[in-house]
Amino acid sequence: MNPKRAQLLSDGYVILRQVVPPEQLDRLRSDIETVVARQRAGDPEWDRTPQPRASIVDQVEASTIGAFEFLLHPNTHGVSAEVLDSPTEAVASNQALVICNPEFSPEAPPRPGQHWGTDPRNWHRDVRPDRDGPLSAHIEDQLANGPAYVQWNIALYEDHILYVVPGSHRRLSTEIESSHLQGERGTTSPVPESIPVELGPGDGVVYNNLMLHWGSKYGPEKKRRTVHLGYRSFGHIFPRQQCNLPMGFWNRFAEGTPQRRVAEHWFALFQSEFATIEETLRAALSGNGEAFEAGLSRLHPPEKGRRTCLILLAKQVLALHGQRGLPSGNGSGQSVYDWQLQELASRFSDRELERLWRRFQPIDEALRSGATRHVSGFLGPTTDYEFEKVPAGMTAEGICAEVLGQPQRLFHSGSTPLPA
Ligand SMILES: O=C(O)CCC(=O)C(=O)O
Ligand SMILES: [Fe+2]
Repeated sequence: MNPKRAQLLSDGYVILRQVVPPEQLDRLRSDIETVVARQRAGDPEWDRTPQPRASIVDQVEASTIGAFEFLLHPNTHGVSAEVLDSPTEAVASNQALVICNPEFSPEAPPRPGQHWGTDPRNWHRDVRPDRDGPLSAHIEDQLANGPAYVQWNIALYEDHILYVVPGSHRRLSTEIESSHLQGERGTTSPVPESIPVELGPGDGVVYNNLMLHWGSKYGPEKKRRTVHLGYRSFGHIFPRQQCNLPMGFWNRFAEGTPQRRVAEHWFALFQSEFATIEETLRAALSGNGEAFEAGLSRLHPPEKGRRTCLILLAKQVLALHGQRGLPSGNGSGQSVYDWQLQELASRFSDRELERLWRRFQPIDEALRSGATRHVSGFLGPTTDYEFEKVPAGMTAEGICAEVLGQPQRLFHSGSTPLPA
């Protein structure tokens, strides 16, 4: 196996030196500085935000386009494809930000599980049980098939802020970790066995964001300009990450350029997956088991771990149901995903969305524990959705039968352990 992929699978992260080729560092710093200045100028909250972030695609212009072109580089896009074990043509970027230092000393972050979510200056995995389903579903899927998403931090100036717990993407939190996280200031102090990721200028870390990690220090002492990217592979498994880039991102590149073709192709990958989601949901509505299976096997080709894809489909249906009666957006100021969701919802009638939701509702209910709480180590708000465990008896077959209108009453209370 490719040694970088092997390391990503076992440790959850790979540190790579000079992801920014040294001769390009000055230019990228200067393009990114302009991106940051424009974001700051347009955002009255910037100077009060404890974790200021700038959107590369929103803020680049012709003269700073290099900051966007960097997403297409062999060291970012190419290495992402390599570690995801995918052809580059099947890998698209889905987010592009710059994480900056605040110019003041912020107060300690609010405790995890606020009504608006969890501040990433607390230890966490990038998992929100209300939107993503339980952690063990994702672990199980990725242990069988590997991840279909990687995230990057690429430091333009020295950066030791990100801490990680190596290997924690392959398992639930241990007793020791959980009791540390529940302790006084446990979510804002180093977890046992955690290490800082030490990046020099131009170095990057590519990681699986299921892993426990922490943005340890946000303050004015040290300049931070760390490029934060995400890449998805298609045709592998169905991950929880959608496209957070703004609609029209491809238009940033001039027509007829190779960069424009790549960016348009990225959009096409996300669109074609959404078309498959529509076909799969229509098959559920009409109770067509064969077509439902066919859609499912395109969204999540391996049979093992398909239950996770079904759980995520239930989340999509919940989100679509929430769009009933809303007009579809024109894309302006929207992320690709928000636009896609509205667009897809508008292609179903309200009655169809209601019926779809009724098909998926038993799955949604089974994913709720009955107790509203927040478990440290997760993003998102306090919720009654299960954080870690998939309910016992929830199988892919049971979900399919339920969704196709032939319920088997397979869901019981309790939970299934992870496979050994
Ligand atoms: O500051 C960092 O490097 C980590 C940020 C993070 O974990 C997040 O935004 O989810
Ligand atoms: Fe995070």
